[in-house]
Amino acid sequence: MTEISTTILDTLATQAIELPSWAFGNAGTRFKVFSSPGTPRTVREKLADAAQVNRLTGLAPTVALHIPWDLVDDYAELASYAGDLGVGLGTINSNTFQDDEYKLGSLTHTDPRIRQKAIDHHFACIDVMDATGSQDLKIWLPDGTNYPGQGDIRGRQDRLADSLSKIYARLSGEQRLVLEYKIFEPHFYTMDVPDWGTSYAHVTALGERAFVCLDTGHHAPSTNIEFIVAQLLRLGRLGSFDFNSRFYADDDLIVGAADPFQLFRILFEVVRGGGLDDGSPVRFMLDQCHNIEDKIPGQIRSVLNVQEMTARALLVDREALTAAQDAGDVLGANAILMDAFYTDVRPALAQWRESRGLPTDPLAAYADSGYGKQIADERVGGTQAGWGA
Ligand code: PSV
Ligand code: MN
Ligand code: MN
Repeated sequence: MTEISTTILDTLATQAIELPSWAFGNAGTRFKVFSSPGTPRTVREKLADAAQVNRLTGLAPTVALHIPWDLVDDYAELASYAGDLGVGLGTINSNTFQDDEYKLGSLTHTDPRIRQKAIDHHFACIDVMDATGSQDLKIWLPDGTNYPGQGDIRGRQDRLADSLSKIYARLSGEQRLVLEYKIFEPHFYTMDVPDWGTSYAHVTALGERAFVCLDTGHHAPSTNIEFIVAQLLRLGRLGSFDFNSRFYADDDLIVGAADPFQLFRILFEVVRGGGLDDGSPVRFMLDQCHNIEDKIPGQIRSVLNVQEMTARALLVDREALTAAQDAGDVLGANAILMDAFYTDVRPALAQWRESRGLPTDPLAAYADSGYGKQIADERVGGTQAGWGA
Protein backbone atom coordinates (compact mmCIF):
# COMPACT_ATOMS: atom_id res chain seq x y z
CA MET A 1 0.00 0.00 0.00
CA THR A 2 1.23 3.48 -0.82
CA GLU A 3 2.27 5.28 2.33
CA ILE A 4 1.07 8.85 2.67
CA SER A 5 3.21 11.07 4.87
CA THR A 6 1.85 12.60 8.05
CA THR A 7 2.30 16.05 6.54
CA ILE A 8 0.03 15.13 3.65
CA LEU A 9 -2.51 13.54 5.99
CA ASP A 10 -2.48 16.66 8.16
CA THR A 11 -3.13 18.83 5.11
CA LEU A 12 -5.98 16.56 4.04
CA ALA A 13 -7.47 16.86 7.51
CA THR A 14 -7.94 20.59 6.94
CA GLN A 15 -9.77 20.21 3.63
CA ALA A 16 -13.45 21.11 3.75
CA ILE A 17 -15.83 20.66 0.83
CA GLU A 18 -19.10 22.56 1.02
CA LEU A 19 -22.27 20.83 -0.17
CA PRO A 20 -25.03 22.65 -2.09
CA SER A 21 -28.49 22.36 -0.52
CA TRP A 22 -29.89 21.90 -4.03
CA ALA A 23 -27.99 18.65 -4.54
CA PHE A 24 -30.51 16.98 -2.26
CA GLY A 25 -33.59 18.09 -4.19
CA ASN A 26 -34.98 16.33 -7.23
CA ALA A 27 -33.28 17.39 -10.44
CA GLY A 28 -33.30 16.60 -14.10
CA THR A 29 -33.09 18.21 -17.48
CA ARG A 30 -35.60 20.25 -19.43
CA PHE A 31 -36.94 16.90 -20.62
CA LYS A 32 -37.83 15.42 -17.26
CA VAL A 33 -37.28 15.87 -13.58
CA PHE A 34 -37.18 12.49 -11.87
CA SER A 35 -38.29 12.24 -8.30
CA SER A 36 -36.67 9.85 -5.90
CA PRO A 37 -37.96 8.40 -2.65
CA GLY A 38 -36.93 10.29 0.46
CA THR A 39 -36.33 13.63 -1.26
CA PRO A 40 -36.29 16.46 1.30
CA ARG A 41 -39.46 18.52 1.64
CA THR A 42 -37.93 21.29 3.71
CA VAL A 43 -34.64 23.11 4.16
CA ARG A 44 -34.19 21.29 7.45
CA GLU A 45 -34.48 17.94 5.69
CA LYS A 46 -31.85 19.00 3.14
CA LEU A 47 -29.54 19.89 6.04
CA ALA A 48 -30.22 16.54 7.68
CA ASP A 49 -29.17 14.75 4.49
CA ALA A 50 -26.07 16.89 4.11
CA ALA A 51 -25.17 16.07 7.71
CA GLN A 52 -25.13 12.37 6.79
CA VAL A 53 -22.45 13.07 4.18
CA ASN A 54 -20.32 14.84 6.75
CA ARG A 55 -20.93 12.21 9.45
CA LEU A 56 -19.66 9.47 7.17
CA THR A 57 -16.76 11.27 5.48
CA GLY A 58 -15.68 14.08 7.82
CA LEU A 59 -15.21 16.18 4.70
CA ALA A 60 -18.29 18.32 4.36
CA PRO A 61 -18.80 20.53 7.40
CA THR A 62 -20.91 23.24 5.71
CA VAL A 63 -23.92 23.56 3.42
CA ALA A 64 -24.53 26.33 0.90
CA LEU A 65 -27.99 27.85 0.69
CA HIS A 66 -29.79 29.31 -2.31
CA ILE A 67 -32.14 32.23 -1.77
CA PRO A 68 -35.14 32.11 -2.21
CA TRP A 69 -35.07 28.33 -2.70
CA ASP A 70 -34.06 27.90 0.92
CA LEU A 71 -36.38 30.49 2.36
CA VAL A 72 -37.13 30.33 6.11
CA ASP A 73 -38.39 32.88 8.62
CA ASP A 74 -35.50 32.66 11.03
CA TYR A 75 -31.99 32.05 9.70
CA ALA A 76 -30.29 32.28 13.07
CA GLU A 77 -32.55 29.48 14.22
CA LEU A 78 -31.74 27.49 11.05
CA ALA A 79 -28.02 27.95 11.74
CA SER A 80 -28.46 26.62 15.23
CA TYR A 81 -30.47 23.66 13.90
CA ALA A 82 -27.62 22.95 11.44
CA GLY A 83 -25.14 23.16 14.33
CA ASP A 84 -27.14 20.53 16.22
CA LEU A 85 -26.70 18.27 13.19
CA GLY A 86 -22.95 18.88 13.20
CA VAL A 87 -22.81 21.15 10.16
CA GLY A 88 -22.68 24.89 9.54
CA LEU A 89 -24.34 27.12 6.99
CA GLY A 90 -21.96 28.30 4.29
CA THR A 91 -22.13 30.29 1.08
CA ILE A 92 -25.31 32.19 0.31
CA ASN A 93 -26.19 31.99 -3.40
CA SER A 94 -28.40 34.65 -4.91
CA ASN A 95 -30.98 33.91 -7.58
CA THR A 96 -32.01 36.32 -10.31
CA PHE A 97 -32.92 33.70 -12.86
CA GLN A 98 -36.51 32.83 -12.11
CA ASP A 99 -38.34 36.15 -12.19
CA ASP A 100 -40.04 37.39 -15.37
CA GLU A 101 -38.80 40.90 -14.70
CA TYR A 102 -35.22 39.71 -15.15
CA LYS A 103 -35.82 38.38 -18.66
CA LEU A 104 -33.63 41.10 -20.19
CA GLY A 105 -31.22 41.41 -17.28
CA SER A 106 -31.06 41.81 -13.52
CA LEU A 107 -27.98 43.68 -12.26
CA THR A 108 -27.41 44.83 -15.86
CA HIS A 109 -31.00 45.76 -16.77
CA THR A 110 -31.51 49.12 -18.47
CA ASP A 111 -34.45 49.94 -16.18
CA PRO A 112 -33.13 51.37 -12.90
CA ARG A 113 -36.16 50.01 -11.01
CA ILE A 114 -35.43 46.43 -12.06
CA ARG A 115 -31.73 46.88 -11.35
CA GLN A 116 -32.56 48.13 -7.89
CA LYS A 117 -34.86 45.17 -7.32
CA ALA A 118 -31.97 42.82 -8.14
CA ILE A 119 -29.62 44.81 -5.87
CA ASP A 120 -32.20 44.64 -3.08
CA HIS A 121 -32.34 40.87 -3.49
CA HIS A 122 -28.60 40.76 -2.84
CA PHE A 123 -29.05 43.01 0.19
CA ALA A 124 -31.57 40.45 1.48
CA CYS A 125 -28.97 37.72 0.89
CA ILE A 126 -26.49 39.73 2.97
CA ASP A 127 -29.10 39.98 5.74
CA VAL A 128 -29.24 36.18 5.64
CA MET A 129 -25.43 36.04 5.88
CA ASP A 130 -25.55 38.34 8.90
CA ALA A 131 -27.95 35.94 10.60
CA THR A 132 -26.15 32.72 9.65
CA GLY A 133 -22.59 33.97 10.02
CA SER A 134 -21.86 32.94 6.41
CA GLN A 135 -18.76 34.45 4.86
CA ASP A 136 -19.49 34.30 1.14
CA LEU A 137 -22.12 35.87 -1.07
CA LYS A 138 -21.93 34.06 -4.36
CA ILE A 139 -23.29 35.77 -7.43
CA TRP A 140 -23.95 33.80 -10.55
CA LEU A 141 -25.82 35.99 -13.02
CA PRO A 142 -28.05 34.71 -15.79
CA ASP A 143 -27.76 38.10 -17.53
CA GLY A 144 -26.90 38.22 -21.19
CA THR A 145 -28.33 38.55 -24.69
CA ASN A 146 -29.35 36.21 -27.49
CA TYR A 147 -28.95 38.38 -30.58
CA PRO A 148 -26.29 40.74 -31.88
CA GLY A 149 -27.51 44.27 -31.34
CA GLN A 150 -30.03 43.24 -28.69
CA GLY A 151 -28.10 44.98 -25.94
CA ASP A 152 -25.22 47.39 -25.58
CA ILE A 153 -22.38 45.08 -24.52
CA ARG A 154 -20.35 47.92 -23.03
CA GLY A 155 -23.32 49.58 -21.32
CA ARG A 156 -24.25 46.31 -19.68
CA GLN A 157 -20.73 46.05 -18.22
CA ASP A 158 -20.98 49.59 -16.86
CA ARG A 159 -24.33 48.89 -15.20
CA LEU A 160 -23.02 45.61 -13.81
CA ALA A 161 -20.01 47.37 -12.27
CA ASP A 162 -22.29 49.95 -10.68
CA SER A 163 -24.70 47.34 -9.28
CA LEU A 164 -21.88 45.19 -7.92
CA SER A 165 -20.29 48.15 -6.20
CA LYS A 166 -23.54 48.86 -4.34
CA ILE A 167 -23.78 45.24 -3.23
CA TYR A 168 -20.13 45.12 -2.22
CA ALA A 169 -20.52 48.27 -0.14
CA ARG A 170 -23.14 46.48 1.95
CA LEU A 171 -20.75 43.71 3.08
CA SER A 172 -19.21 43.94 6.51
CA GLY A 173 -16.49 42.29 8.59
CA GLU A 174 -15.06 39.18 6.98
CA GLN A 175 -17.81 38.87 4.39
CA ARG A 176 -16.76 38.35 0.78
CA LEU A 177 -18.34 38.69 -2.66
CA VAL A 178 -17.59 35.84 -5.05
CA LEU A 179 -18.44 36.37 -8.72
CA GLU A 180 -19.00 33.26 -10.83
CA TYR A 181 -18.57 33.23 -14.60
CA LYS A 182 -20.18 31.03 -17.24
CA ILE A 183 -19.51 30.90 -20.96
CA PHE A 184 -23.11 30.49 -22.10
CA GLU A 185 -26.63 29.69 -20.94
CA PRO A 186 -29.28 30.82 -20.33
CA HIS A 187 -28.16 33.32 -22.97
CA PHE A 188 -26.30 32.27 -26.07
CA TYR A 189 -24.88 35.33 -27.81
CA THR A 190 -23.40 37.18 -24.84
CA MET A 191 -23.25 36.49 -21.16
CA ASP A 192 -22.42 39.49 -19.00
CA VAL A 193 -19.89 37.48 -16.97
CA PRO A 194 -18.74 34.88 -19.51
CA ASP A 195 -15.15 34.23 -18.46
CA TRP A 196 -12.59 34.51 -15.69
CA GLY A 197 -11.15 37.71 -17.14
CA THR A 198 -14.46 39.54 -16.90
CA SER A 199 -15.02 38.28 -13.37
CA TYR A 200 -11.46 39.25 -12.46
CA ALA A 201 -11.90 42.75 -13.90
CA HIS A 202 -15.02 43.32 -11.81
CA VAL A 203 -13.73 41.86 -8.56
CA THR A 204 -10.46 43.77 -8.67
CA ALA A 205 -12.41 46.98 -9.20
CA LEU A 206 -14.55 46.19 -6.17
CA GLY A 207 -11.86 45.63 -3.56
CA GLU A 208 -9.87 43.05 -1.70
CA ARG A 209 -12.84 41.11 -0.36
CA ALA A 210 -14.08 40.25 -3.86
CA PHE A 211 -12.99 37.07 -5.60
CA VAL A 212 -13.62 34.91 -8.65
CA CYS A 213 -15.60 31.68 -8.40
CA LEU A 214 -14.49 29.00 -10.85
CA ASP A 215 -17.21 26.49 -11.74
CA THR A 216 -15.49 23.63 -13.53
CA GLY A 217 -18.48 23.10 -15.83
CA HIS A 218 -18.62 26.65 -17.15
CA HIS A 219 -15.95 26.59 -19.87
CA ALA A 220 -15.69 25.74 -23.54
CA PRO A 221 -14.65 22.15 -24.26
CA SER A 222 -10.89 21.65 -24.02
CA THR A 223 -10.31 24.85 -22.05
CA ASN A 224 -7.19 24.44 -19.93
CA ILE A 225 -8.85 25.03 -16.55
CA GLU A 226 -5.71 24.42 -14.50
CA PHE A 227 -4.08 27.32 -16.31
CA ILE A 228 -6.89 29.60 -15.12
CA VAL A 229 -6.46 28.21 -11.60
CA ALA A 230 -2.73 28.93 -11.68
CA GLN A 231 -3.28 32.47 -12.95
CA LEU A 232 -6.03 33.38 -10.48
CA LEU A 233 -4.00 32.02 -7.58
CA ARG A 234 -1.02 34.00 -8.78
CA LEU A 235 -3.20 37.11 -8.82
CA GLY A 236 -4.67 36.32 -5.40
CA ARG A 237 -8.25 36.32 -6.67
CA LEU A 238 -9.32 32.68 -6.72
CA GLY A 239 -12.05 32.69 -4.09
CA SER A 240 -13.85 29.42 -4.62
CA PHE A 241 -14.54 26.40 -6.74
CA ASP A 242 -17.88 25.03 -7.79
CA PHE A 243 -16.88 21.45 -8.51
CA ASN A 244 -18.74 19.18 -10.89
CA SER A 245 -17.89 17.40 -14.10
CA ARG A 246 -19.09 17.72 -17.61
CA PHE A 247 -19.03 15.87 -20.88
CA TYR A 248 -20.73 18.57 -22.95
CA ALA A 249 -21.87 21.75 -21.21
CA ASP A 250 -23.02 22.62 -17.70
CA ASP A 251 -23.76 18.94 -16.99
CA ASP A 252 -23.38 19.21 -13.19
CA LEU A 253 -22.33 15.55 -12.94
CA ILE A 254 -20.27 14.10 -10.11
CA VAL A 255 -16.89 15.80 -9.81
CA GLY A 256 -14.06 13.63 -11.05
CA ALA A 257 -16.42 11.30 -12.90
CA ALA A 258 -15.94 12.57 -16.44
CA ASP A 259 -12.26 13.44 -16.31
CA PRO A 260 -10.36 12.43 -13.16
CA PHE A 261 -7.07 13.51 -14.72
CA GLN A 262 -8.36 17.04 -15.23
CA LEU A 263 -9.41 17.17 -11.58
CA PHE A 264 -5.92 16.02 -10.61
CA ARG A 265 -4.31 18.71 -12.77
CA ILE A 266 -6.56 21.38 -11.26
CA LEU A 267 -5.81 20.26 -7.72
CA PHE A 268 -2.12 20.10 -8.43
CA GLU A 269 -2.21 23.79 -9.39
CA VAL A 270 -4.18 24.49 -6.21
CA VAL A 271 -1.45 22.80 -4.17
CA ARG A 272 1.32 24.47 -6.19
CA GLY A 273 -0.31 27.88 -5.79
CA GLY A 274 -0.79 27.64 -2.02
CA GLY A 275 -4.54 27.11 -2.25
CA LEU A 276 -4.45 24.58 0.60
CA ASP A 277 -2.17 26.64 2.81
CA ASP A 278 -3.26 28.28 6.05
CA GLY A 279 -4.98 31.57 5.33
CA SER A 280 -5.67 30.71 1.69
CA PRO A 281 -8.76 32.45 0.28
CA VAL A 282 -9.76 29.36 -1.72
CA ARG A 283 -12.94 27.55 -0.70
CA PHE A 284 -14.14 24.27 -2.17
CA MET A 285 -17.76 23.64 -2.98
CA LEU A 286 -19.76 21.16 -5.02
CA ASP A 287 -22.30 22.47 -7.51
CA GLN A 288 -24.05 19.35 -8.71
CA CYS A 289 -27.43 17.82 -9.29
CA HIS A 290 -28.16 14.12 -9.06
CA ASN A 291 -30.70 13.44 -11.77
CA ILE A 292 -30.74 9.66 -11.82
CA GLU A 293 -28.46 8.46 -9.04
CA ASP A 294 -29.23 8.52 -5.31
CA LYS A 295 -28.39 11.92 -3.95
CA ILE A 296 -26.72 11.25 -0.60
CA PRO A 297 -24.41 8.54 -2.00
CA GLY A 298 -23.80 10.85 -4.98
CA GLN A 299 -22.54 13.55 -2.63
CA ILE A 300 -20.47 11.04 -0.65
CA ARG A 301 -18.84 9.82 -3.88
CA SER A 302 -18.15 13.43 -4.88
CA VAL A 303 -16.36 14.54 -1.73
CA LEU A 304 -14.32 11.33 -1.73
CA ASN A 305 -13.31 12.01 -5.34
CA VAL A 306 -12.09 15.48 -4.40
CA GLN A 307 -10.16 14.13 -1.44
CA GLU A 308 -8.57 11.31 -3.46
CA MET A 309 -7.38 13.67 -6.16
CA THR A 310 -6.14 16.16 -3.57
CA ALA A 311 -4.10 13.38 -1.98
CA ARG A 312 -2.62 12.45 -5.35
CA ALA A 313 -1.83 16.11 -6.08
CA LEU A 314 -0.08 16.36 -2.71
CA LEU A 315 1.97 13.27 -3.58
CA VAL A 316 3.71 14.99 -6.48
CA ASP A 317 7.40 15.25 -5.66
CA ARG A 318 7.64 18.97 -6.27
CA GLU A 319 11.33 19.24 -5.60
CA ALA A 320 12.12 16.55 -8.17
CA LEU A 321 9.61 18.12 -10.54
CA THR A 322 11.26 21.53 -10.35
CA ALA A 323 14.68 19.95 -10.84
CA ALA A 324 13.46 18.08 -13.92
CA GLN A 325 11.78 21.21 -15.27
CA ASP A 326 14.88 23.32 -14.72
CA ALA A 327 17.04 20.68 -16.36
CA GLY A 328 14.79 20.68 -19.39
CA ASP A 329 13.94 17.03 -18.76
CA VAL A 330 10.59 17.00 -20.53
CA LEU A 331 9.75 13.34 -20.14
CA GLY A 332 11.23 13.11 -16.67
CA ALA A 333 9.08 16.00 -15.45
CA ASN A 334 6.00 14.53 -17.05
CA ALA A 335 6.73 11.14 -15.46
CA ILE A 336 6.94 12.70 -11.98
CA LEU A 337 3.48 14.18 -12.37
CA MET A 338 2.05 10.97 -13.82
CA ASP A 339 3.55 8.83 -11.04
CA ALA A 340 1.49 10.75 -8.53
CA PHE A 341 -1.63 10.63 -10.70
CA TYR A 342 -1.43 6.85 -11.08
CA THR A 343 -0.93 6.22 -7.35
CA ASP A 344 -3.86 4.49 -5.73
CA VAL A 345 -4.42 6.41 -2.50
CA ARG A 346 -7.69 4.72 -1.57
CA PRO A 347 -6.32 2.16 0.94
CA ALA A 348 -4.30 4.84 2.73
CA LEU A 349 -7.31 7.13 2.91
CA ALA A 350 -9.47 4.30 4.27
CA GLN A 351 -6.89 3.82 6.99
CA TRP A 352 -6.84 7.57 7.63
CA ARG A 353 -10.63 7.52 8.07
CA GLU A 354 -10.41 4.61 10.48
CA SER A 355 -7.87 6.47 12.57
CA ARG A 356 -10.33 9.35 12.85
CA GLY A 357 -13.27 7.18 13.88
CA LEU A 358 -14.89 7.38 10.44
CA PRO A 359 -16.09 4.39 8.40
CA THR A 360 -13.40 2.97 6.13
CA ASP A 361 -16.01 2.69 3.36
CA PRO A 362 -18.48 5.60 3.68
CA LEU A 363 -20.71 4.39 0.83
CA ALA A 364 -21.08 0.93 2.36
CA ALA A 365 -21.67 2.51 5.76
CA TYR A 366 -24.43 4.65 4.28
CA ALA A 367 -26.04 1.63 2.62
CA ASP A 368 -25.91 -0.24 5.95
CA SER A 369 -27.20 2.69 7.99
CA GLY A 370 -30.84 2.34 6.95
CA TYR A 371 -31.07 6.14 6.56
CA GLY A 372 -32.15 5.87 2.92
CA LYS A 373 -35.06 3.61 3.80
CA GLN A 374 -35.99 5.71 6.79
CA ILE A 375 -36.32 8.92 4.76
CA ALA A 376 -38.13 7.10 1.95
CA ASP A 377 -40.71 5.92 4.50
CA GLU A 378 -41.01 9.24 6.30
CA ARG A 379 -40.94 11.76 3.49
CA VAL A 380 -43.64 11.91 0.92
CA GLY A 381 -43.77 14.49 -1.87
CA GLY A 382 -40.17 15.72 -1.91
CA THR A 383 -39.49 18.63 -4.15
CA GLN A 384 -37.53 19.66 -7.19
CA ALA A 385 -34.04 21.05 -6.65
CA GLY A 386 -34.48 24.57 -5.54
CA TRP A 387 -38.14 24.89 -4.94
CA GLY A 388 -38.40 23.01 -1.67
CA ALA A 389 -38.45 25.55 1.12
C1 PSV B 1 -26.22 27.86 -13.34
O1 PSV B 1 -25.28 27.59 -14.33
C2 PSV B 1 -25.68 27.35 -12.04
O2 PSV B 1 -25.40 25.98 -12.29
C3 PSV B 1 -24.43 28.10 -11.60
O3 PSV B 1 -23.33 27.23 -11.73
C4 PSV B 1 -24.68 28.42 -10.15
O4 PSV B 1 -23.56 28.29 -9.34
C5 PSV B 1 -25.75 27.41 -9.82
O5 PSV B 1 -26.55 27.40 -10.98
C6 PSV B 1 -26.56 27.76 -8.63
O6 PSV B 1 -27.13 29.05 -8.76
MN1 MN C 1 -21.90 27.01 -10.17
MN1 MN D 1 -23.70 25.95 -13.57
